[in-house]
Amino acid sequence: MNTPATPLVAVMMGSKSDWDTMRHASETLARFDVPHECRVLSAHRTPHETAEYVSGAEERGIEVIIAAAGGAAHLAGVCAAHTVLPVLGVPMESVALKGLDSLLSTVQMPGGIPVGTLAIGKPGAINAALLAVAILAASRPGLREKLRQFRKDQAAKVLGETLP
Ligand code: RP5
Repeated sequence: MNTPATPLVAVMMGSKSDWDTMRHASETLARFDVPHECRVLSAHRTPHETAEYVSGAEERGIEVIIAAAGGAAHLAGVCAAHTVLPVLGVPMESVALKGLDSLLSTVQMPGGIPVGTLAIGKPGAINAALLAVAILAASRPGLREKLRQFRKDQAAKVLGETLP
């Protein structure tokens, strides 16, 4: 039986309703064979469990945390308060304000506790994963090579586009 690899990235989201967007982060990490785990944990609905999970992340081998939330989106900031691991925030597109509320809640951290904030919604989910890969690749040459190849493939695809 294969033992599952120790997760290097934690993908957290405030609600299961965020999964349709955040699955793109998980799929991107999987494309680079980065072991990761995905959890629904909320800054306001499960505050104690969130703090406990993040506080223990470093000891469990996690190197990057991705935290997605919508509305009054304080999940990434709360996570960052409980760890010195890099925290990447992904603002979810909300119904009421199309994610502007989530973006401002995530990005406007007062100085001292950083959250690296990505774009609203799916592009942010993909880029959070790619940035996590880049962070991990700083000490993993094989992963850095995969990232270079990804960029090359992406460029080739754009250059090969034809229009009707
Ligand atoms: C946030 O509230 C979640 O991250 C989600 O984006 C938003 C709405 O959550 P649900 O009411 O759909 O569970 O905490």
